[in-house]
Order: sequence, then structure tokens, then C-alpha cells
Amino acid sequence: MDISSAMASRKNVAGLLIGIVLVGTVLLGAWLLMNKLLTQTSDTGGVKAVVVMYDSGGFSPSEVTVKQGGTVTFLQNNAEYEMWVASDDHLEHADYSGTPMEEHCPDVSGLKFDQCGSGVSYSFTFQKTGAWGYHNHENPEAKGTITVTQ
Ligand SMILES: [Cu+2]
Repeated sequence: MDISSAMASRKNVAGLLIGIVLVGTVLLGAWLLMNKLLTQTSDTGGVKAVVVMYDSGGFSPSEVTVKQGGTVTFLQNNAEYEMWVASDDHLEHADYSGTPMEEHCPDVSGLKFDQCGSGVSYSFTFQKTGAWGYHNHENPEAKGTITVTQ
């Protein structure tokens, strides 16, 4: 082996090592990011977005905890069971907003926690902390609670 080919192979080894370090760094970064994302979504006290399904069995999960500013999306899972998500108590719908349904529907502000009509999907962003009971206005026995933490 002459000097130039020895230097060339040493260069290749150095290049390979740099490559391995770079790939390792990228993989470590990706792993750390995934880990952080997974930790965030599995921590029920710190969740920012949750989906609640509605069907014959009611709301599922019926008890949900989100951070202040978190959004809950309610989805009608079965066309047979109409969904109208509304803050308790039934008929008034005033617990969250402080105003009765007759006053705040239709909810143009998006701040009243009342779907104000049946539909297949309803998303609401909770800005007030507390435990907010709700029901399906089309079937008031179907109930749930959204707990909003700071
Ligand atoms: Cu109601």
C-alpha cells in the first residue's frame, strides 16, 4: 500500500466516523422528540387536544382532563344517535357560559360551550378552569365532564 492510498483510506474511515456520528445525532434527536410527544399525549393532566366519541353508549371517554386552552373535539360515531353537546344543566346550558341557551345560541363567539344544534362534530376550546359537566341535548341522560386544569 503506497502513501496516497493509505491516506485515502484513512480519509474514508474519518468520513465514515463523521457519518455515523451525524446519523446517531439525528436518530437521538428524533427519539427525544418522539419521547416528548408521547409523554405529552399520555399525561392526562397536560393534554391540549382530546377526541370524545358519541354513540349508543354515550360519550367516550366521559371523563376528560385538558389543560387551559385545550380543545375537545366531540364526534358523532353513529348516524342513528344525534349529538348536540351542551354545558349543564339541561335546558339552561348556563354552567360554563353563565348565559341561558336562548341568549347564547347560535354561539357566534365560540365561547359558550354549546353546540347550539345537532351535528356530527363539535370542537370547543376551554379557557376557563374547573370541572364542566355537559350532556347531549338530544339525549340528556348521556353525560360527561371536562376538567380544565391550569
Ligand atoms: Cu340540554
